[in-house]
Amino acid sequence: MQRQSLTIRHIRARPVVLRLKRPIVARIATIEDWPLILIDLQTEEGIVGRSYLEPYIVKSMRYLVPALNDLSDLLKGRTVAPVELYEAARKSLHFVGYQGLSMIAVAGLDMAAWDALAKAAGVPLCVLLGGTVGPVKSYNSNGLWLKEPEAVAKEAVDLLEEGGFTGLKLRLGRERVDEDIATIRAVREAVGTDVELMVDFNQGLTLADALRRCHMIDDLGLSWIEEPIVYDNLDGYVQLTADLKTPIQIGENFYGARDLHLALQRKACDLVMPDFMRIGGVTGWMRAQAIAAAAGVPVSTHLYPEVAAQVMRVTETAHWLEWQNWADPILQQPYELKDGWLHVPDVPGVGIEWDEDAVAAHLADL
Ligand code: SMN
Ligand code: MG
Repeated sequence: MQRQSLTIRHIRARPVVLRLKRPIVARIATIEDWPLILIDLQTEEGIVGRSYLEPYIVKSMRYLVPALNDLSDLLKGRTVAPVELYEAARKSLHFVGYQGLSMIAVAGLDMAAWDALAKAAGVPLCVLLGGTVGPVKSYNSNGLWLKEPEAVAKEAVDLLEEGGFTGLKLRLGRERVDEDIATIRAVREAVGTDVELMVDFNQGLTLADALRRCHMIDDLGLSWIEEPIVYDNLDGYVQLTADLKTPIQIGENFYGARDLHLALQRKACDLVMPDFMRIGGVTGWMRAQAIAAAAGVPVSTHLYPEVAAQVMRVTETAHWLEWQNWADPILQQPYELKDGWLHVPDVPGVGIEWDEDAVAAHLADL
């Protein structure tokens, strides 16, 4: 059989802004408008690899879209070999640093390149990576932001029903710790004991506050406590991980697999949950998950449920997929959810195609 290799013609990056159904109200920020950069990696052979980035801040697209345009100029004419493209793109930005916006741009390119490669092979990405099509255990992360306990408990019941879920994540970090505790208790009362509850402080506490507040919720049967303090205070995380019974979860702010390696070496967490735009797309994920697996550490995902489902099918210590559907309005065919499991569709690539009418309606003027 003739092997079809692909050549990059152009990388198109389009900024889109969607209104969130349930605005993000976290300790560190409120977000109502959700930015997405839609990436189309066009090849000479006609196959288009697709991915999106969700960089949180609408204005950041003013810097990220030009970075992707520069990568397009740099990589035009090269073979779609994701690992080689990843290295070339990273090196091209080395002098401005490997982290932050530079990694985010490379991650967007990487995910689109893997999609193109799997499409050319005519198989779902998880199959290209050595796995099979199937379901992935997911929790619903669509809401439960910083609202009144009763409102959060009511929303928890709605969120369970969105897909027969068995896991939910609450956000914590209200002014007073007893308000957080009342919220956990109200949600537990509303959903029963069979549902796993995770909590996320979104980096909102000082170390002193985190030590006090995490101890106060340490006996509430929570599945994990996520990012109680600022993400780069590894010394603080080492202390929290040693002090608390509840597993400490971090990782959405790991930039590249080496950050994960460092956190595990330092014993700065019990669980990890890399984010695709920060860990370095599929290439970064595969490197990171191998390190976590070697250390025996469970791995969950952060955002990007489609690409997350694909790689979780080949992740040795796969734990929970974070499901949220904020990109759905611009997707032709969101993945199917059943009984809390997200199902990888049996189509070539990652399985994301744009709803071009919706894209046109939400294109951002930067
Ligand atoms: C989060 C996700 C998306 C926006 C803000 C905060 C959160 C999570 O940290 O883990 O879901
Ligand atoms: Mg988080």
